[in-house]
Amino acid sequence: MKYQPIEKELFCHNRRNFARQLKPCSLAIFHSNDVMPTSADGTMAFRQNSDLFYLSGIDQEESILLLFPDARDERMKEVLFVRESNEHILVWEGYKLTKEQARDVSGIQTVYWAHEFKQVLNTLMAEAEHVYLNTNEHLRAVVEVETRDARFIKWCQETYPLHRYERSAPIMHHLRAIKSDIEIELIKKACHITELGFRRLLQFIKPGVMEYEVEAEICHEFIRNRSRGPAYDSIIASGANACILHYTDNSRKCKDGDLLLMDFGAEYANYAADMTRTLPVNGKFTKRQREVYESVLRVMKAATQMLVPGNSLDQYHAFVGTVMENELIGLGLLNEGDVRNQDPAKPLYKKYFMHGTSHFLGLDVHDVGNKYRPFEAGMVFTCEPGIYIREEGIGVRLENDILVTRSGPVDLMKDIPLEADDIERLMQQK
Ligand SMILES: [Mn+2]
Repeated sequence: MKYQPIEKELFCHNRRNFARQLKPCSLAIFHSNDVMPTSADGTMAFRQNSDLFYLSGIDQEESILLLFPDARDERMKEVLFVRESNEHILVWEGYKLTKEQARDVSGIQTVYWAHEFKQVLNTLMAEAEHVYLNTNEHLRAVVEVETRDARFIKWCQETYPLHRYERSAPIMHHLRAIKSDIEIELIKKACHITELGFRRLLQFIKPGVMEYEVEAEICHEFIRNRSRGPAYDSIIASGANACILHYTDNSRKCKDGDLLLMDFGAEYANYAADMTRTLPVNGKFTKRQREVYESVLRVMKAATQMLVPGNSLDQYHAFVGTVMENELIGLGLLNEGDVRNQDPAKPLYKKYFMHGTSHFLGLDVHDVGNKYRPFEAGMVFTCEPGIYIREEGIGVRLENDILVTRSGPVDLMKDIPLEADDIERLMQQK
């Protein structure tokens, strides 16, 4: 791994919290993600399953975690299974975790090789009443391939049809929504690496530069700072491309007079940062570009102040909508009378601001969390309003990552230049 070792107390703490949510005499099982094939003998880069990582810190394929808090044998309350290495794997793929290292990373004392899993499970199933299995219940998940967890669910229910099955996902969503101090440090680290990437760009961006050259600069800076790379595909969108919300082609030349919308964030230790900045390619905003920029910035600042304990996403989005309406009226894009008479189910601002303002952030970029749960200290949200005017070829989005605390919102990206004046000054510095 490129990242520095994480204190195992994080994973011990997470397992204790998870165990507390289980019914008596329950066994819970979590699997790694698969190594996904591409074509021929190719594979995609491995990305650990976030829940397995959250509970164990194990960042290796073919790992299994078994939690059985009421096990009669003390040693079987927490059991980890990792892939057994051999001389051939050592030569071709490199080092895999030894049992000792797996103990060290996870804080779990009982470690078996993965091939011993079914035998150990069979012994424990005789003692268990409930079995908690894991599925991806993210509201926007589209999963067409059968995951390791999904294959296991089928096998397990067929092999042990009389146990009572339960879902781990709601518990995981509940726990993962609140970040502990160690997690916040990891997210801050991801934000800091993102800042380094951004600062590298301030003097790099100029008329004639290709969007993919900007993307390459970001990757370079991320990886040299122990990030695996971007936490999601970077959006480097110049000119009218900025109005395509998920533009990741990044193939156009940035032209004099264009705005360049860049939505990118570093991954660090599997945690994500998520940032957006919009810069004038030539280092100076036009009057209109600056008007739109300042509007988005005001919405962002007002929205950030709403990220406090007790508010809910619904309330928050309704509030941001009202602020945005006023800005769009000010920009001459909406008419006050039309807004007054609009259908509340189809607010007019959606023509220029068609996405949500915030999502949970953590191990996943669009992290898990219950959208009806009022905000609590420890939640981390993005704050990312935008205004997209296709007819003018202008798209502006600004995005920072915000930690909810009892003493108000804490901007984890407060050190990353954001004010229009600062952006211009830094871009013009020689
Ligand atoms: Mn975002």
